[in-house]
Amino acid sequence: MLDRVKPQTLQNAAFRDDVIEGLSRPQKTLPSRWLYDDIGSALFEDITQLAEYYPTRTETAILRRFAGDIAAFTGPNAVVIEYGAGAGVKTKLVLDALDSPAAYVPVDIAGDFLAMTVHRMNMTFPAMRTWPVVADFTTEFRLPSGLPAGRRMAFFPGSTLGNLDTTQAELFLRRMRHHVGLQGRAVIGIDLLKDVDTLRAAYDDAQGVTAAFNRNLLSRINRELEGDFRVEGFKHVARWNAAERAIEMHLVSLGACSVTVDGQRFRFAPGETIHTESSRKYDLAGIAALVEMAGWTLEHTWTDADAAFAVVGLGTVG
Ligand code: AVI
Repeated sequence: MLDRVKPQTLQNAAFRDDVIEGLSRPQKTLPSRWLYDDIGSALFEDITQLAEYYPTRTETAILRRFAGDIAAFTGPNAVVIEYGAGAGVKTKLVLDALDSPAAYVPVDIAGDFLAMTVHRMNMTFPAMRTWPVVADFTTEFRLPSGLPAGRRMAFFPGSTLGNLDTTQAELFLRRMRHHVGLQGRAVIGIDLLKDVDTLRAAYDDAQGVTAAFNRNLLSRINRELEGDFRVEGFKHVARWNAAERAIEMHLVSLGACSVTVDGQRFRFAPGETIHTESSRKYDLAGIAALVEMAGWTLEHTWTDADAAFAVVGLGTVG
């Protein structure tokens, strides 16, 4: 019976299905969400500290500088819904600035991480109630009934919107719009278009942390799906796809090889790649058009002096 299957087993089955399906395509592909097991999440944390990876420090500086404006835009007694449990600096910056936030609703697939977030939030903001929601925020889910009545603000920092394709991004923004209801607001981090050299360096750093992050996906397949990837036989590359306005991570097979995953065999030609992530970069016109398709209006843009990154404030239409 489904309800007696452990979540871990369900997760494992979903991982297996995605890997088998993705490696069967003409352009082999693995969905980027599988990059984040415990090792991948720790490597991603390391990436955010790298000199070449500008998004995290730039967004944090924008939030710090404009926290008062974001608080004024959000209004008092807000219910803040964060997509991805942010126990970190960015969430605290915003909650600190808000006028008496009524509740904080972190949404994350990792229940144990959420439990830690709740504990930390209760210690830091004793007057604010935290209502955790265990869900994959890229799929449909419901918010708890009984949330306080204040205006809802959807908070989505980190430029993760760029990891979704246009259809997924529009669906996600519509879901967010539905969650906040009438008079709702959203505050979202967006990485902006810039010169390709800066982007390539950010996604292929000199120390090889991003390469380790990418290649860990193959090690994860070996660990969890009885795969036999020879991980050293694959090289990390970051490519700019001008048509998609996206920096793409790929793993390139250095020679001809065949790999077995869960009993199924996949062949690689020399130079053949697995596409593991796209990170789309926007300009403000593109963002305005995208959010409008999903029922939002772009009301504020807060950015850094170099216009490398933007935090946008969205209002609801009608
Ligand atoms: C999580 N996400 C916003 C990161 C990005 O910049 O697209 C993931 C990442 N991949 C490689 N470096 C960082």
